[in-house]
Amino acid sequence: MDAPTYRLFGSELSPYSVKVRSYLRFKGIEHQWLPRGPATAAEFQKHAKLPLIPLLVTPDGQGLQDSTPIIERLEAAQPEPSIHPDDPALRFLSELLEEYADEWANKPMFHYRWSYEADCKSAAGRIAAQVAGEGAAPEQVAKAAEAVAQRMVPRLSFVGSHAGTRETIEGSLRRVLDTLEIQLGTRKYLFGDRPSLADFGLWGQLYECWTDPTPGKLINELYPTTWRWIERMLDPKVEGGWDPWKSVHWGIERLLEAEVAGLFLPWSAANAAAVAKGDAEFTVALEGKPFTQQAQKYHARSLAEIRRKYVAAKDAPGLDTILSATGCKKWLAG
Ligand SMILES: N[C@@H](CCC(=O)N[C@@H](CS)C(=O)NCC(=O)O)C(=O)O
Repeated sequence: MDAPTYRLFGSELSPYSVKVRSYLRFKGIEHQWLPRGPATAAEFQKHAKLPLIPLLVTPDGQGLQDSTPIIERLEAAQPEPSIHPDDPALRFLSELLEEYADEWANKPMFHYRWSYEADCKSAAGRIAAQVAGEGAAPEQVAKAAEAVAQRMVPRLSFVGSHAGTRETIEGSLRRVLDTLEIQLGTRKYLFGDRPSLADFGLWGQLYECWTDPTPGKLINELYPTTWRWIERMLDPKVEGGWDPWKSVHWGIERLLEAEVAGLFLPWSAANAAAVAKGDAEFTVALEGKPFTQQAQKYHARSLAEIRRKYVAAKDAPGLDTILSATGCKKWLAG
């Protein structure tokens, strides 16, 4: 019998699943990729505590969920090759950008996928084909696709995507792509020539955008450098060292100032306040415009987690200056 390996239950259409898969590939951790569907349903049920992918089953049969803790746990057990910049300040910035990617950059991904007709049709069809399993009749897949769209489109409210927030969400994706196009012009990954935690998180979302017709066309036509990184991150490798702050600062500062301090942290703090008060919905001013969405418990826990990481990292030389200058500090210090 083959030696037991890690088993990763996921989907090509799930940003958090492909993020963990790329991480396992980077670390050289042997694993089986199991698209979630009828063939894998029983084993998934057995190990999953929540109906969420990715689910990583360890060789000794433990079921792990939530991409950030999964990666943290594997990284602690097998630190090399590291996904954390050597400089502790840059390491925290990478962790902060990963949190931003999981919590905020998911909005443009979800927004484009489920609010544009062509994207909805494409994604629902691909998910349905996976859920129906191999050999399913085309009518069965078409019916399943309709059911997927009916389930997913109303979830736009979970990410706050509606006519009033569209400009903010789409502007955010454009700014991220504009920034990456320059940042990745002189290095292979965000913090140098090797991938960081931030690359894995941001890539999961942008890879999904790229597979969808509307943002995919945008990336293919206007962002060739970012597209090469999207391809590279499918199987990322150490191609050199970490860059110093003086070399990476422009792109990282732009993301911190406009995206993390401008959108993600004020939004996350307003969400946490609404959850604490038991409000069902909240409105926060972002870029001078009201952003309204349903309050989400999960995001409130994630804000507490990044604040915990901040407290542990805050004395790293240079970090305070960067977080103050970009406007992140007041949100992190809570
Ligand atoms: N924070 C979690 C998010 C996981 C998540 O939201 N997974 C989605 C797919 S990307 C899911 O399984 N949704 C349930 C469903 O679609 O039925 C992580 O990082 O793993």
